[in-house]
Amino acid sequence: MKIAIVCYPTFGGSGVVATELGIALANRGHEVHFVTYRQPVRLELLNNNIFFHEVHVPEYPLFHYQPYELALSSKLVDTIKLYDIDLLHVHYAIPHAYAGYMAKKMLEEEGIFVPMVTTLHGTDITLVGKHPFYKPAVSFSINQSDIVTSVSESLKQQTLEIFEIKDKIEVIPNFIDERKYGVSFTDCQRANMAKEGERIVTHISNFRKVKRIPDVIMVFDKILKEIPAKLIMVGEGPEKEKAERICEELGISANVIFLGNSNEIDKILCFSDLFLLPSETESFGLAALEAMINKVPVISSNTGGIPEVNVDGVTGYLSGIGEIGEMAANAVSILKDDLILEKFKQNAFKEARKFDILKVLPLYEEVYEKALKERFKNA
Ligand code: GMT
Repeated sequence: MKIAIVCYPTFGGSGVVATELGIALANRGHEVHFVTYRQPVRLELLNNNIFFHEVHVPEYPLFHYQPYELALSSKLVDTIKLYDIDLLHVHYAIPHAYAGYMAKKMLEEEGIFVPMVTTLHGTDITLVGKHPFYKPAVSFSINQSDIVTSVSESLKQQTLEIFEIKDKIEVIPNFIDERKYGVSFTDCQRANMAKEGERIVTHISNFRKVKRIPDVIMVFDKILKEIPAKLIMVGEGPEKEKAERICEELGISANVIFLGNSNEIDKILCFSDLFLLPSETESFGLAALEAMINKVPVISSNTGGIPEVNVDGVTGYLSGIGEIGEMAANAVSILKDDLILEKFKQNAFKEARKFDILKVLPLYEEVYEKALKERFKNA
């Protein structure tokens, strides 16, 4: 099958999922065309079945906002015609499903019918999409998609509560590729990060408000009062400066390492003992799953799709949003004892394997087959 994938190319869950999915599809023999404004961060182009088409938005001084959706839909039309694409898979309703719908309509004028699968990732629904300024367009583009998938049961339910959705939403969870984690990294540099006897706690995100970065620091501060430890903060974003300030105020800066964005999160996770994800909302929590496949237990909030990934008392613990004291106490209960920590590590790994790409990829392929059969439905 020839598939065009539209996604955000930046660091962040949806871009990672779209890219890894595209790579896996290419490895299965499909021809995959990424259409976006920059090469996705995890995309390696050393594969005969992978193509990348950059969307250029020419700057024009008259425009306060440059029309990205217009450029994207035009690029999609050109790419779909030039490469004879069978199917369009857009990740994110905003603005990708909207631009995809426009491309579909333009192609239909020329007698070309390409089905569109839209995958909802969370922010496009729970944070931005439901805003009254966007809601009609988001609702329209979801309903005009041939098939809609969501990355968790929780996101599906939220979408159905917020929008009036005509058709069924298929839940296809996010995934990891367990074969990438079978070997231990030879350059696992734990010693560079922490002293002998210190536990390593990690947080990875884009440091947006929704991640509750101050909670990460405050939970760690409480852990530190009980157990010698280091906190590794991976990522960049609007809350980073505040996080550094809180560390200074609490006098724990020497124990907190800010690493910035990284393409090597598996190397960082391979020497981590615990992952903190106290988010306000999280449609899935891919970062938690990536921690778990690296044998890192998770202390998280009990919100959105996180409980579908992190099993309370088994792979880590779930607490109410902002329950800093409980999160810290749970963290200490895992970290204080080598045997308990090892049990949680093994549980996390075992649970994460349920989300292996070999189980998830056929679900997408089924959806594609179905969309191809139904391609004239919305024409
Ligand atoms: O919140 C992020 O870190 C980025 C965001 C995105 O839009 O890429 O992630 C969303 O999609 C991920 C992949 O499906 C999910 O794992 C995240 O939970 C989800 N973020 C939110 O719902 C806030």
